[in-house]
Amino acid sequence: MTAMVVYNVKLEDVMPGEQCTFISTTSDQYRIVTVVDEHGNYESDVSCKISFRTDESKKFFLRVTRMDMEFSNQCASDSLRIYDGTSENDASLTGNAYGICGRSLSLPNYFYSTGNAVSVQFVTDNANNNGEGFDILVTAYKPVDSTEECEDVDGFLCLDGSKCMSKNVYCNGHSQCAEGSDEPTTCSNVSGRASISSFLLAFTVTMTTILFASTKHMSHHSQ
Ligand SMILES: [Ca+2]
Ligand SMILES: [Ca+2]
Repeated sequence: MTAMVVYNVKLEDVMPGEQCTFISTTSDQYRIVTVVDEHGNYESDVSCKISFRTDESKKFFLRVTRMDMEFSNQCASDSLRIYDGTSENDASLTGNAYGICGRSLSLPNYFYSTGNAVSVQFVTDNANNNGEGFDILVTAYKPVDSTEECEDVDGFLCLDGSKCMSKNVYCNGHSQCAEGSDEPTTCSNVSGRASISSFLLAFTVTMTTILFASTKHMSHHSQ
């Protein structure tokens, strides 16, 4: 019997409380969504930081799936910051100290921690706070060197061959692998396992048809 990957993601810290974010979790994955007021806009004068930690052998993948906040020069008004650790003194993962802002998803919209902790901070001022804010997925993964290493922990290996995730990320509607290999077009609204089966069936039928056709073609020519 193979053991399921236990990613053991923990909320290290939520400061100050959950005033500006809503955190939901499914197995091995957190999703952070901005809390909005009755008009659907994010709150004024907030500064909250949420930190996550997982086992020492693992790291974090973060994907920003929504950006809807005021744009300002160097994000001086409202900002979303992602730190490579639990402290504001840790390196920024967004490529600059002031974070990201605005209403479009700049590319790349995904980030990797270098260690087993990561923080997301949301800062707003008291003007022009019209927008839904952000939506971020925080997923733990195990860096691996081989397919076998991921199979040993019964994980799902991203196409790049180095990131082993829980099988729960496969066909869950959110792209955790950078190249999207956990969400192939064969994912429908049925469960992941059903999609894998139907994909294999479709693949087998297609290959059989191609082989049969080419065999006929070859035999026709050899006559
Ligand atoms: Ca603002
Ligand atoms: Ca996924």
